[in-house]
Amino acid sequence: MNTVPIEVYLSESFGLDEKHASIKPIGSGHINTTMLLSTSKRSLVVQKLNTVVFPKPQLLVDNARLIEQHLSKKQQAGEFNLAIVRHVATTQNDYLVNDDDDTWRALEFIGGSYSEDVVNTASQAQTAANAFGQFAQALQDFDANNLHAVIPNFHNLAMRAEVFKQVVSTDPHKRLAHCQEEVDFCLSQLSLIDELNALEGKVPIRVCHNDTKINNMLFCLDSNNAKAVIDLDTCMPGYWLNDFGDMVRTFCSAEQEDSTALEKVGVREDIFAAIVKGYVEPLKGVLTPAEKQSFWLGAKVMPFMIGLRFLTDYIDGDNYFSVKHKRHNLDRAKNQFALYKDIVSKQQVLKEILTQV
Ligand code: ADP
Ligand code: GN1
Ligand code: MG
Repeated sequence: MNTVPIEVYLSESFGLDEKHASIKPIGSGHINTTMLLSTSKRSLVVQKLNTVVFPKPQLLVDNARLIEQHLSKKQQAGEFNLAIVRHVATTQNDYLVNDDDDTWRALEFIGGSYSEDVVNTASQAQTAANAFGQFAQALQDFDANNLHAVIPNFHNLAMRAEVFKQVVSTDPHKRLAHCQEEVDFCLSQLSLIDELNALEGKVPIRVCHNDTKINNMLFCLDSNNAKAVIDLDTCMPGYWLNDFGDMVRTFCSAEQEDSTALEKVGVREDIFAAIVKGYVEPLKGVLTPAEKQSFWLGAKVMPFMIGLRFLTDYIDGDNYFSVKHKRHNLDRAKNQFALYKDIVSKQQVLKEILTQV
């Protein structure tokens, strides 16, 4: 057993050269444990990787580093202007550190930045969407076959629905009684799978970020411009509609993802328009008409699919997403379904906005 305090152990492992290091939690991610490790000279973001979600952390690091390298080349050629989140090597020239059963990695801290959990203005939404668009554009010529499938079928709704039905059929924690209405609602919406299947062959497979949550984007403290796209752990091939849809899911509501004030959960149309404008601009000339049309489906599918995943995890006893209390995943699921319903009810106006760019 390692008896050295974790901040000392990590600071030595990542070559911080100083005995006095402090460590404190940052961010509000649901999967990894993210901390800021600081000495008087340098700060690093250190993450304890969730090995239930990422059973092979080396694959995750390999993917992220390939992307880092590709973006660095683009940056040197003057074709990518955002900061790049980079892994820090250990003193053993490796990228992972084991501490008992835990696996840690370190990332360079991108200073002078901040992240948001809720979008405040349309201009902020446009800035963030534009950054995700620049990221997608820069990875257009990256060979996605080089990426490992770190979480196979990550955005495969048919597979997510199968897992959901399986968990519902066993009800391992006797929680079904608390969420029958939500379960029935999910089952009633599964024709979304047919809508997705109909896209096959019509919409290109791209390198996707796959987690374009607003808090996976850093803004500049001084200018409020975009600073960096972060959290590259789920970059894998897929449809851009998913990245578009996850922005709609996390930018458009004025409430946090776990808010129980469901009457306030819904799409802000000006924010939706700002996402469209910001995301499409860097992808002009690349985005196909069918792909742009598919964004509407992404806007519907992502809140539904993440809601389905939260509900599955609630019934399954909270094995996947970190939770602060027993009903947390159920609260999140209800919130996402409220958002989904609002998006569907505003279909006409949202589709119209999509045709304006
Ligand atoms: P998680 O997988 O837990 O979502 P993230 O990589 O998204 O982890 O990090 C969580 C939060 O930590 C981010 O929302 C951001 O506020 C902060 N953060 C992460 N990486 C950096 C970085 N390299 N520089 C500055 N802040 C960062
Ligand atoms: C998780 O790690 P974080 O919090 O950025 C999840 C996403 C979900 C999101 C819901 C690897 O993202 O897929 O959309 O929570 N990441 C993984 O907020 O499952
Ligand atoms: Mg994150």
